This record gives sequence, C-alpha cells and structure tokens, in this order.
Amino acid sequence: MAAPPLVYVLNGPNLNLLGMREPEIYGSDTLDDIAGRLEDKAKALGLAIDMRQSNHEGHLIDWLHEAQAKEAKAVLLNAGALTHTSLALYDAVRAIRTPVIEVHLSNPAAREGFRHHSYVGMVAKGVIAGFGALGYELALDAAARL
Ligand code: CA2
Repeated sequence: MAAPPLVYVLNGPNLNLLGMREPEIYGSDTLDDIAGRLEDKAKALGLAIDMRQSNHEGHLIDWLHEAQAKEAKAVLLNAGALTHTSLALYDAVRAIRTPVIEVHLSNPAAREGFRHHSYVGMVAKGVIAGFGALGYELALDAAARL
C-alpha cells in the first residue's frame, strides 16, 4: 500500500514553551498535546504528519527544503516571531513548490503593530490565526483538500 501523503508541521522560536507561560494568549495546550490531536486527525484524513519545533531559523529553512525534497503534500508553519522579521524564511517559502499554510495560535493582526506584517504570509498559500490550538487542526483540514 502507498504511504499516506505527508504534511510537515513546523514550529519556530519559543513554541516549546507552549502550555507553560502566557496561557491567556496562547492557551494551555503543550506542543505535544497539539501533536497528539493532529496525529489522530491526520490518520482520519488519510495523511501522515511530521511535527517539529526549533528555536533556530536555519533549522526551519532546512526543513522547508526537506519538505519539498520529500514531496510533502503541504507544510503547516508557525514560525513564531520570525514570521514578522525573516526575509530568509520568505525566500525559503517562495523557493519551494510545496504549499505552506501559515498558522498562529493568537491573531497577530489584533496585537502589537510589529506583529501586523508577515513575511511568511506574503508567500503562503493561506493563513489561519486566532483559533488557538484548533488552528493547527483547521490547517490540516485545509491541507487535506489541496
Ligand atoms: O500566535 C502565534 O502562534 C505566534 O506565532 C506566536 C509567537 C508570536 O511572536 C507571533 O507573533 C504569533 C510567539 C511564540 C512564543 O510562544 C510562547 C508560548 C508560551 C509562552 C511564551 C511564548
């Protein structure tokens, strides 16, 4: 039987702290809680996920390249604050054919001005923001339909 289509779920700086600080903004789920639910949902959708987190910009860039090399169906990308600053991530998302769905727990547009611009969003297929951890599941649903 053919392997199920693969979706990379990439998480950037400080998201390893999820569930431990600022629950009023980011919710009380940990990244492992989210990964568990996404695994279940992926199975139900006939997909496989590979979920990773790094505090290093270069890792995220390498993983975006890897997603393309592995012919992943899509990437769900919560690049954390790099979303708003990283031209290198912009170039990486632009450089790959794999569709990238930008995900945020909070709604950056409703927060400080410096979060209003997204380099990732300029080259992403679409953006899901403001629904907390549920956003990852909504993004996986969207990825399944691409
Ligand atoms: O809402 C999101 O998902 C963000 O990507 C989270 C980033 C923020 O810089 C973006 O503007 C929006 C911050 C991630 C930091 O994560 C923490 C989690 C728990 C406690 C402290 C930080």
